[in-house]
Formats: sequence, structure tokens, C-alpha cells
Amino acid sequence: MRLSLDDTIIAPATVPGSGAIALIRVSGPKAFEFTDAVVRFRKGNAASSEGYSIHFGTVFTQNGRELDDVLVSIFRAPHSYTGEDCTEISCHASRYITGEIIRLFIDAGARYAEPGEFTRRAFTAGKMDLAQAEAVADLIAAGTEAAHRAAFMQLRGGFSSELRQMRSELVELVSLLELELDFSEEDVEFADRGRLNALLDSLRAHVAGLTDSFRLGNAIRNGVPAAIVGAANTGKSTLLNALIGEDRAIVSDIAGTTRDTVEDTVNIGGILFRFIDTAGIRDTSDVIEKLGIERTFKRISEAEIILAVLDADSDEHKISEECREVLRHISIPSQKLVFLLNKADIADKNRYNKNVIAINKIVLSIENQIKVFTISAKTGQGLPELKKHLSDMESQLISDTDATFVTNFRHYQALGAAALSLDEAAAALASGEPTDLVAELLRAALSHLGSITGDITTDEILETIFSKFCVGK
Ligand SMILES: Nc1nc2c(ncn2[C@@H]2O[C@H](COP(=O)(O)OP(=O)(O)OP(=O)(O)O)[C@@H](O)[C@H]2O)c(=O)[nH]1
Ligand SMILES: [Mg+2]
Repeated sequence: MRLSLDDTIIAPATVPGSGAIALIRVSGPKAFEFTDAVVRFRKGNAASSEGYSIHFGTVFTQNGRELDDVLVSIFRAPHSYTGEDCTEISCHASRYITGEIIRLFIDAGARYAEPGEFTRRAFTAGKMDLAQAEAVADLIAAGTEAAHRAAFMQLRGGFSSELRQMRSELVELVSLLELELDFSEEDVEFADRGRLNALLDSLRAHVAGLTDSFRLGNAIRNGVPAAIVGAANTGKSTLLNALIGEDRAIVSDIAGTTRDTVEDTVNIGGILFRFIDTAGIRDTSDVIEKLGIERTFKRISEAEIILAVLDADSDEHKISEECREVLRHISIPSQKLVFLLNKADIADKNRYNKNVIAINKIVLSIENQIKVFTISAKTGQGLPELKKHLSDMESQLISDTDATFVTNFRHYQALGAAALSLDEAAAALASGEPTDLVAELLRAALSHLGSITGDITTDEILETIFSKFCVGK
């Protein structure tokens, strides 16, 4: 779809029908003309107002009835979000009022904006690059401190400037090689191979660092995946409900209650966790439960943290076997494990003590810091300590450093493609391949990196990105 910049667009910037005030955004060459057609200013009009000024006015319906008193903010090109002439109309947040005002603008000649069209215009006007435009959506969606930090850093251009720096290093590399190409007849090597290799190596390390940060970046955005696993009836679903603070999963004293995985996110200490309740592990002939247990193992393999729930009131041999079963399915240290001795409120003291000894024996045999907590998912005992431990384990997600996290899958893919081209270029250079092949590979890397900020892009890519935005953004 071609979106003409000649159109003046309009959309609500707030959710209609909620809150006290609604904001309607107008942008384009006729923003002031249309605003004057719809709003009667107390003094003057939009066309003659200065930028960054605000005006009181009244909107009348087509048949001259007063609709609402409004405030109009004026932004003159290029000093606006979109870089165009813009007005923002604050009215009472009634669905009826906002709907009528928008209708009056459309009757005057404005067009209802497409999703993300305001931000797309900002990108087109060079107000922000593509990575920054995408950060606008992330910033609005950010529900935790960690997500906010990552989005804000990207919006401020931190990620973009890192990319720019890498691109200029790449341009330098390519131009060194191209100089050589120009004189290839004379068989001279202009570029110092040692310097070329060093530059290439530092670029590869930089790209690899960014690619690696996606694991954390993804956790920031979608929640750190923490799988709640264990034998049937140990209290996994009760724990999920306690952690997220609502009755999300069905709890019963019948073993095999949970069949499918149930998950939800919760903010603990500024970090978003995604807790996944799974089907209890046990031998069963029930076909559906079996499928559920297969799913449990899949979720264990994908999780960052595994919360292994054990029944503190059960037999020590059974507990030991359950611990070993969990350990068979995870890879330490890339995955973090926490053992939870649940049902502490009803556990027999003697049995509980034996279980603690049995678990500690297993934990001590592994060269890794595995924590053991005694909890009661039912009464909440031990849960504050568990939560503290969870947020401590992931505290690097909100560290004070200005390190860039790649949070966007599109960026991750582009970085991966760039890394591949750089690896190939390094290999080609090492094996003495022709200079033009090396230069070609470096140019490919350059264009992959350029696609992140939108220096190199297509309408199709823009369409896909901005269509995910809401109208009014
Ligand atoms: N006293 C006590 N009972 C608990 C505790 N946690 C869970 N229960 C009870 O244990 C039973 C099983 O709890 P669930 O949360 O359904 O256990 P589950 O591990 O999800 O079970 P499956 O889904 O069948 O694998 C229920 O009757 C719970 O009320 C606890 O900390 N203390
Ligand atoms: Mg359950």
C-alpha cells in the first residue's frame, strides 16, 4: 500500500473511552487548515499560531451544537514528532466525543491514519532511524524497569550509534580493499593484512557480543522463562498461582491434574519472569497425560531457570530419585536450578530433615551453586526468599551499565546474517582468496547491519514493521 505524505492524517493517540482526557493527533500539510475547520479558537486560529503554543477552543457538531471544549497544541514543521505540521487536540475522553471530532476532521479532508503511520512519517522525515522507531513500540509496551531501560536506550540511539560505528569501520575495511583492486594489475598489497585482520576480528567480536545479548534481551522483553517441574501432586500449580498472585492453574489433590502447560508473567524486583507450570512427571498409561509430560521435558529444555518442586513430606529415596530425574533433563551451568521442598507446613519433622540431608548430598556432588529452599506454596512461607533469589540471579538484566541488549528478533536475525558474512570474509582473507571476493562479503555484512537502522530498507520491510504498531503511534 502506498501511503501518500500529501495526506493529512488523524487518529486518537489514547485508548478511546478510558481515562479522563483523550488526545487526538493530526499530522500533515493541511493539519492547521483542517484544525481551523473543526475547532473554533477563543482567540486567533491554528494557521497563525506559533509552534509549541496551546489554545483553548470549542468544537461544534455539523448542525451547530456544542460538542466539547478542547485544548489544541500546535507543532510547526520540522519541530514535531513526525517532522510535519501537527496539532494535538485534548478533549474529554468519551468515545462519542472523540469519534465525532475525528469524523469532522475526515469530513474536512483528513484521512484516518494507518497503524504506526505517525512514527513511519517520523522515520521518513529522518527524525529517527528504524531501530529507534521500533523502540517507540517497545517503550510503550515496557512493563518492567529492565524492559524500560532497554527500550529507552534504543530510543535514545545507543544501539544505533554502535551500529553506525561498526558500519564506518566496515566501510574503512572495504575501501582499503578496493584501493587494492584498483591497482590489481600492478600486483601490490596496499592494505596491511595484519591491520585488516585486526579490524575484522574486532568487528566480529562486537557483532558476536550483540548477538549474544539477545538471550538476555529476549528475556527482558518476554520474561525470563522459569519452568516449574517435578513429580505429580508436589504443588507445582499451587506455586504458580502463589507466584503470580492469582488462581491461574487448577489445583487438586488428584495426581495428574495439570496436563498442558500453563504460563504467566510477573514482575519481580524490576525483572519480568515467565513462570511455566507443567504436567507432573510420572509413569502413566494415560495418553493425554503422556503428551503433557513430553511437553514438560520440552519446556525444561527451553527454560533459563528450573524450579524443581519436591514434596517435603515424602520419602527420602523418592525425593532423591526425583532430584536425579530433573538433573538428567537439564544442562548445568547454562540452566539454573532451584530445588524447592514444598508443603513445609504439613511435613513430618523427621522426614523433612532426612529429605534435606538427601537433597544436600546430591547438590554437593554437583560443582555448581544450586539453591535449596523450604517453602509452602499454600501458606506462602519461604516465597519472599525465593523471589529475592530469583531476582538476584537475573540482576544483570537491570545492571547499571549502558550495555546494549538486542531485544528485537529482526535485529537479531540481521546481526546473525552480518556475523556469517564477516566469518566468511575472515576465512577468505586467511586462505588468500581474491580481494574482490573479500570485499563483496564485507559489503554484504554492511548491508545486513544497515537494514537494522533502515539505512538499507524496502517498502515491504517498513510495511511489516509499522503494521504491528497501534493506530495513533
Ligand atoms: N499443605 C500444603 N498443601 C499443598 C501445598 N502445595 C500444594 N498443596 C496441595 O497439594 C495438592 C496438589 O497441588 P497441585 O498444586 O495441584 O500439585 P501439582 O504439582 O500441580 O500436581 P499435578 O498437576 O497433578 O502434577 C493440592 O491439594 C494442594 O492444595 C503446600 O505448600 N502445603
Ligand atoms: Mg498441577
